[in-house]
Amino acid sequence: MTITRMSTAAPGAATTAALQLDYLSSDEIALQSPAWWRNVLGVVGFGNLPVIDGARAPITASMTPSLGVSDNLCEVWRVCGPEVRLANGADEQSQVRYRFCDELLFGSITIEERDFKGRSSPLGRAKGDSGDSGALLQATEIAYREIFSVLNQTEHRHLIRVWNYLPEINREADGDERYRHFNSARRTAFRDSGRAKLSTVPAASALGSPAGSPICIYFIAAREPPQMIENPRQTSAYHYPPKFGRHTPMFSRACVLSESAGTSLFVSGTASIVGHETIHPGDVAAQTQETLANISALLDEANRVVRSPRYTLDRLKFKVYVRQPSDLHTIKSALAESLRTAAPIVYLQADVCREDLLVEIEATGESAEV
Ligand code: 3EB
Repeated sequence: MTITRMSTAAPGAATTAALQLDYLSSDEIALQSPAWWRNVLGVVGFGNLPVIDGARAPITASMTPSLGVSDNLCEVWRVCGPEVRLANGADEQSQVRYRFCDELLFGSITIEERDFKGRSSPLGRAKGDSGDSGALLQATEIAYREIFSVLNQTEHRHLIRVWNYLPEINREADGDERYRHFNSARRTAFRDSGRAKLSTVPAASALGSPAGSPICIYFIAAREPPQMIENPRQTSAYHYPPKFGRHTPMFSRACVLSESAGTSLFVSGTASIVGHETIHPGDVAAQTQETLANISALLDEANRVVRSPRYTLDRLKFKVYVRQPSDLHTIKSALAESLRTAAPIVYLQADVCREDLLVEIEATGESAEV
């Protein structure tokens, strides 16, 4: 018996937007044609804001320096498809820069904490504690308020993926770690915009940039809700016990975006955490392996939720955040044991949001045709 295999593409799939992620140097970006730019949603530099003449999309930077050979590497988000038309955001009141098509929106906001007076209390300040939590709280709340305001206007209401970079994430301010203050402000902003429901939190990363950097938040949002994925090996971050902070972090372990014919899996920043505890403190090789075990568990869970084996380690692109540059070699060797040699991996120096975590890995992936 012969079975003729029909196309597995869904009807109308040709008109579906296909989200694409590339890591390109700013020199490679400069060589691209105007036709290529038409489909660019946004560009993110790492160590510095990239200088790109004639850019027609929002350009931002995480301010987390690249540890690779190319120090002008950028993350480029494009959306392709015959019917896809992109437009830039035009809200003069908003500090959010954004560009969108029918299904998807890319946006970024950069805020300087020093622009906020701060409301920090002079009480209970330890040595080395500069007590600037008020400015951080205000800046974070305003950033998220502006993001939600844009999403309500354009009706790309669902945050799929958020990248948060804040300077000195582990430093104490007013008696608590800055990351924890950030969590409080992010939670307030979600609640105030009516987004407190835990069934709809985005995949995310939250990393520390050097002192003096602006707060940088960039994101992808969609018109249709994503499927949230949690990791069976880990407590959901939004259910962490209070010892990790009064307000739990608002993010899911991964999101699947069924609207995209291209990139559709967004794995949050993932670290060596099992249950809710850090494991292998001080052992960066073991932390790297545990992190990969967590990502593998998430892939299995995503495949279970979408009811087909669509996602594999081989189809992922990675960003690896390294706390201490001297650990780079050990981390690379540990990854080489599990990942294919040609896997796209960007290494960045960043502080991870628990002092005992030495490495954090995020990933993005396309679905295999199954
Ligand atoms: C963790 O698993 C590590 O606060 O948005 C990873 C990804 C982490 C996102 C966030 C924090 C965040 O808890 C930290």
